[in-house]
Amino acid sequence: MTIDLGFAWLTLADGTDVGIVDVPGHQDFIRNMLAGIGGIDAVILVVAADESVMPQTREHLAILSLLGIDRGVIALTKRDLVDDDWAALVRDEVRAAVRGSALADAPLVEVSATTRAGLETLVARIGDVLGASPARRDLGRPRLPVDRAFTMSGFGTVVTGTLLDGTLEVGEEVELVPSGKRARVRGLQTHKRAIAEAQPGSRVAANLTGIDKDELARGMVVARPGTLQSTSIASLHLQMLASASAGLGHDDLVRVHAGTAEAMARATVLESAELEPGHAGWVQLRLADPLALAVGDRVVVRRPSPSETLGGGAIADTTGVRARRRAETVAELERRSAPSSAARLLAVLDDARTAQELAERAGIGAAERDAALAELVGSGAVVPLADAFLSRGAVDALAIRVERTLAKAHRGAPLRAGAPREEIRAAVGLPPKRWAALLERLVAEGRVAVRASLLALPGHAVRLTPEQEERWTRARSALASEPLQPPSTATLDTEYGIDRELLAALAERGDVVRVGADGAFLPEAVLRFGLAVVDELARSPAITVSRARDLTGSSRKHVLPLLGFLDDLGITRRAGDDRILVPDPAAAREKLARAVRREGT
Ligand SMILES: Nc1nc2c(ncn2[C@@H]2O[C@H](COP(=O)(O)OP(=O)(O)OP(=O)(O)O)[C@@H](O)[C@H]2O)c(=O)[nH]1
Ligand SMILES: [Mg+2]
Repeated sequence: MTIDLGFAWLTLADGTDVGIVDVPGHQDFIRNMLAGIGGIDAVILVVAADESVMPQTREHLAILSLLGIDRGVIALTKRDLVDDDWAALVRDEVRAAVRGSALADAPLVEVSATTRAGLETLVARIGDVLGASPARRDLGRPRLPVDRAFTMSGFGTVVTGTLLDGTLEVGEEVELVPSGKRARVRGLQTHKRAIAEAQPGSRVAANLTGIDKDELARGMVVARPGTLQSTSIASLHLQMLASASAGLGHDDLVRVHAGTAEAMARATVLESAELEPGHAGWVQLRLADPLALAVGDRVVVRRPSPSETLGGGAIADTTGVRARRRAETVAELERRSAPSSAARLLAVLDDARTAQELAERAGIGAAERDAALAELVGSGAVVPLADAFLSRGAVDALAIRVERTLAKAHRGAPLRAGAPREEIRAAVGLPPKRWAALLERLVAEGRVAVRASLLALPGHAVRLTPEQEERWTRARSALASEPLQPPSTATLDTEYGIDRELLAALAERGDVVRVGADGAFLPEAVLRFGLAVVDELARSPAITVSRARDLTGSSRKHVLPLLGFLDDLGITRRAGDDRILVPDPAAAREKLARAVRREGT
């Protein structure tokens, strides 16, 4: 008999891996079963052909409907133990039991573990059902409800779970909710294979550092820091099972199951004295221990003794405000969960849509749409991006994707000042106009920095390895020995190991100034040359190339590009063979100093 959760996976004919969570069937272990089925895409309802439908089959079906798990396959096992007549009888019983449930039309496959008959068909049907299920949502807010925590020699602390709402990456910092403890993801595995990034909906084992096994347990949630709060008061529109043996009364003690977590709670029935079996109504739960809940999370409510499932529903409020006046609380909850035009618009704005598309999707008229959009944009719940609109959450998810793509680019090319815009746009997958609007927003918020034609995280700085720093120290003294007659960039490369990429990084850092096609000078040399030219032009109307050479002790070979550099800055201008000053001397000096220090360029 299975007591606790088991984990496995199988590979479909098309090569897709499917994670499997094996849950106990016996009613005594329903708490473990509840911890296992959060976040699943589909269910395999197992009925043994020799025993047929059992009480727990019905309770499991009820729980599936409370959790909104609405697709799956029915497996009639131990087919080898019964004859055809008996099997036909059991099939009828099973079909009767699932009537009216989400599994009413689910494929039913007869199998035998002993003879292996039907197993291939079962796998094929699982493939069909999963193929028809919607893609897992990626809200950019990963949550991993922990179902196991253990230590592995050579690894340290490991937690496992089914990942929800986002991707998780090796190296990122995470927070354990509700304890608030921080840890870092050292490694990730799915189906025993090491991966760099775990996808929503997959089974994940995360190796965590900076945290002890004693600080981890089933029921905790691994999340990105600051993105998930725990609450001690939560409200929901609770659907009572018709099969419940009694109603839910005021202050009744219940056990609340959410994800892999559970907590005892006192219930406040908000609309009447008691919530009858088969009825639904607003209930506030005062939890003995805080739970990491998000609005929309499905929970199951059970009575602890005698143990039975009472009902469940989607969490509508986690603000933790205790209901005082019941009528007012109900009105507030109704208002918040009613499908207003705004709510309907918001519901379809996880993808960017134009106003036209919105009206069609949400099924509302133009005037109503415009009023609702204005309200949503005004409150910040919806963000306009060029010709389209997106929910704030979806924009956040895009922003996080931009930041993570940039972080990856910086890690991959630490010598580069940033990543090309087009590369980041492609990673985000927005059309040019919407991308431009998003970028403008991110720059305004200080989340992304524009560096010439590149984009970077504001904190990104070009970093040289110690060995590269050593090469630069040697090259620097070569440049400094005769600052206005420096070695060529070709010499810097062959003699000192300063290749193009490193030179660009040094220029980015402000250690050298690139002059002309292949000149590199120390900033102070360029400054000295420029100031000498400006000083001369403050005294006389024009300067020749040879005068500039003599004044600065440089050579013609170097003076030409240096003067060109001043021309490009708009400090000097050619007049025949001479140069003349463009701005007044003070402005020219300031311009020069700024350019050499790489400010405002
Ligand atoms: N003859 C026969 N025996 C089977 C078959 N499948 C399972 N059994 C046997 O039935 C018993 C129970 O099987 P389990 O796989 O533990 O059943 P389960 O549904 O996981 O039970 P719980 O975990 O308690 O819910 C074991 O002794 C199995 O060997 C089958 O197809 N044919
Ligand atoms: Mg079992």
